[in-house]
Amino acid sequence: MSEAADKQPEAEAPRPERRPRVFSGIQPSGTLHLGNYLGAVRNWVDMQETHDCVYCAVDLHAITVRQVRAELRRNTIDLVNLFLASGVDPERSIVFVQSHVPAHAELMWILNTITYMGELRRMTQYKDKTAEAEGESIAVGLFDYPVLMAADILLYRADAVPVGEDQKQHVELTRDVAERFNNAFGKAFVVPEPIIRAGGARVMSLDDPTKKMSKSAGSENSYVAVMDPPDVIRRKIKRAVTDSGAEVRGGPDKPALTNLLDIYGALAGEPVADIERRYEGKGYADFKADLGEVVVAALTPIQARIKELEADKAYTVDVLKTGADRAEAIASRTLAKVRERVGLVPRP
Ligand code: ATP
Ligand code: LTN
Repeated sequence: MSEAADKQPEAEAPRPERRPRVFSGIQPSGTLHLGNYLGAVRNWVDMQETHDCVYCAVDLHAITVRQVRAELRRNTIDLVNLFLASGVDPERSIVFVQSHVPAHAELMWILNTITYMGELRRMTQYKDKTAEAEGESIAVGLFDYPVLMAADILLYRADAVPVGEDQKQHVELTRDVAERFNNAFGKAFVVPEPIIRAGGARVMSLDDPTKKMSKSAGSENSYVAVMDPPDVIRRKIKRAVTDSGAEVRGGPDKPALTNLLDIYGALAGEPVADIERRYEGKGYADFKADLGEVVVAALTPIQARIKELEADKAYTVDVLKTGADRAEAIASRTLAKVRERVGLVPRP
């Protein structure tokens, strides 16, 4: 861990009364699910109270896996609408699309020169995503993905990065690369901390509680999509696998119930122990019926707001224009500093 005094790059433009800054991103690579909402977006909304926030639809990350052009465009706008509908406030926070700010790709190149192959090879996500691929046909971008993520975070001199548990390793790599750069070239970066909130940090699949809920793996029934209609949500929760036994109780030997209780607690803002107590003597069916309603109640207002945003496309475009301008203003300052540190001749 770095000292607090360490965190201010000396030549950074002064931000005297600034609140700590956060950066986070989500890939526009398909259906958003309850895991993304609970593990990420919901925390983003809350952090606006205490932090200056920069939130990004990371489309350059999404193309590390082949995308269909029209779908990528649509998913990118849908994702931004989800941010806004969930309560990310573009007056307070910077909301933008990664590829609109070329500094991300440029800083990535510079960071590539100080990141080691061995570090990237150890990344769990890389290992998972390439487990079935032939060695000769794995895209370089998939390997290099964490370096682009480091560039995202470091460009904004973010103090904190709210993510789900699965991204912790990437934030740790970002810290290592930032420290390495600062030591080798002189301070240019703030070393960021991951922020992983307890409830909902790892929502598991509804049909296999040993796997994380994921949009890219598993069947339709393994996840609740943020846009699922109420009857679909109720049905998916009802069908979710449960553990042997009949009591509504979590625990290490009850992964399915632990997951459902965690979802309930995170959405209702209630400690799991209280929920367990309320369901003493009741069965899974009662609990699941109620959980279905809790999920419906949480997602319905978000869905309604998304419909409104879809009816006024110009608004989202406007948010993204302002967001890109504000993001670029910060990013270009960091990048200028980095170029200077490395010894690149300034453009006359
Ligand atoms: P996939 O769902 O396809 O595995 P991913 O993990 O690549 O997607 P992103 O859209 O890039 O998902 O993730 C956005 C955010 O959602 C990240 O902060 C990630 O940690 C979080 N997240 C993703 N899945 C879950 C989950 N099951 N539980 C909690 N948080 C999650
Ligand atoms: N790799 C992340 C998405 C991501 C991100 C970031 C998260 C890209 N850049 C910067 C936090 C900060 C994922 O969730 N798959």
